[in-house]
Amino acid sequence: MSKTTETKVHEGALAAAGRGFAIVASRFNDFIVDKLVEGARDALRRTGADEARVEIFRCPGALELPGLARRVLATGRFDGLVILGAVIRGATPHFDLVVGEATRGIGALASETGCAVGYGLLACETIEQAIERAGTKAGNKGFDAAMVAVEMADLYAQLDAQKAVVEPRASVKQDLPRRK
Ligand code: INI
Repeated sequence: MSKTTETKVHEGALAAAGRGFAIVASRFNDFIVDKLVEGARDALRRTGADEARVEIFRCPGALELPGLARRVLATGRFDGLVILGAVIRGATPHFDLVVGEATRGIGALASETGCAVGYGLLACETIEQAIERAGTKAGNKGFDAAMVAVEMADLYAQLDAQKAVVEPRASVKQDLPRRK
């Protein structure tokens, strides 16, 4: 009989307790973005985050989100960022530029820093679509983005813990007396 090997699967838990989260949200289209912020706060509460370790940072528009998020992260106080905004084509001739630049900046931040980032920038054709994604027909994308940040923060913490085990081993090896 052949022996089966078990494949390890690594996944983050929806466990926010003991961790700090920053909600970075733009004010443009605030009647939508405020609903996303509410959704994100609800998700953080439900996954056990301590209210005192959740902070909200606001900027004028989506284009300012990546810069602000970088500065917030640099404080070193947060394990995860939830980035929220709303760009609506109907009212935005430079829609593609705003969405593209903001998304590129947020993606670069996540990959370069290895921080847990939940992306919740709505890019909608119409106000109706935005309303649907901000707590009505299509759920709340702020809630979803916060869940992603919580899950990824836990997964990255697990990976950090593995790193901590590997590093001392390497240094112990270095400390061994050399053979003459
Ligand atoms: N910013 C948004 O977040 N959503 C929009 O729909 C939007 N529109 O319509 O232009 C928008 N523009 C502002 C932009 O993000 C900057 O704040 C602005 O250009 C100043 O840098």
